[in-house]
Amino acid sequence: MKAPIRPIIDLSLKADGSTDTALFARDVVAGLSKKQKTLSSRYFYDATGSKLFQQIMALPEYYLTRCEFDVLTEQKQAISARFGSDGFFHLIDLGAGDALKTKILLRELYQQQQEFDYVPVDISGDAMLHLTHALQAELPKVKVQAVVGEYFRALEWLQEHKHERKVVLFLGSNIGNFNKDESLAFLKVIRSYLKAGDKLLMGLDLRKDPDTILQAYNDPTGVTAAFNLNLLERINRELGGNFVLENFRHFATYNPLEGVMRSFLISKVKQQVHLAAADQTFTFDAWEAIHTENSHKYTLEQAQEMGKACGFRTETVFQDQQGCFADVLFAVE
Ligand code: AVI
Repeated sequence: MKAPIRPIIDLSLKADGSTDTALFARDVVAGLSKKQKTLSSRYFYDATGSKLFQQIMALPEYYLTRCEFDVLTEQKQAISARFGSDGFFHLIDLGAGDALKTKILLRELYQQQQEFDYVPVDISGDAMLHLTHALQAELPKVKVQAVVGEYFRALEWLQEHKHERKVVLFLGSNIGNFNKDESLAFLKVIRSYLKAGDKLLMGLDLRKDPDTILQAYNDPTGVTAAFNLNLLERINRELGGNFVLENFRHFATYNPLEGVMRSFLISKVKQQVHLAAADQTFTFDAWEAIHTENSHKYTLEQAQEMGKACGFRTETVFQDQQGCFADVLFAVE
């Protein structure tokens, strides 16, 4: 008798026994010890940060989500037809979250009677539990097996357990938060887990009027500022930091030559901050910056070159009518 499919696979426990908190503390100490201080944007997404990001995605200024929603809504038939052109496939959704955008494709794939199963991957166990329940209610006929864990561990697990053709989704301009080397390395790892016939659909924010980009990361309601500042709050909560949030401000600026939006937390006064978890004190000068995030904006040419450099062929570029956002379908040959 076949073993029943487990609806959620949890890979979040570290093989070497190290805890996420120890790694967090190490990264924070390393970042704040640099001449130009940094904190990694990967630590934005604790429970509070994830909620704030949901609010960002609903902001009128944060055009990215709306534009990608338009791409998927306007092009869902063509995208879904491309996915299923070679029979059964595993639809692997990296960083699925609440899968609000992916659901547009899931409904369409179901309507087109495509043969597939859906494998959302996310670091948040809560998000995967909610999504699994939501899909059981909304699309009960779609087979779902969620994986909780880091992308690469999940891809390794998928390599061993999912043997049919793979279509990977990496939506939402998440690639834009990596620097150039990191994004190439990331795409090469994804490519190494794929074989001929497999595909990757990747979301990218396109270059546009710098004012539009600036507003998206400087909303007047201060949600993006709260999202950025939550990083300090998280350090206070989890690492025993004593950051005084009022002493820092959010600052985000766009460089149109590089196509990079950079976000910072700026110390408004000369101050010292203690980190109990590492028993270390860090000194900040007045107006000293901590770099917290890069959000890259691409030309279509750059997007295709990036794929090519990692062993992908551009199959189709799907865009919204305003040319604001692209979902590029890459093929493996
Ligand atoms: C998740 N990532 C694609 C977002 C972005 O646009 O870079 C995170 C974000 N940061 C500020 N606002 C949104």
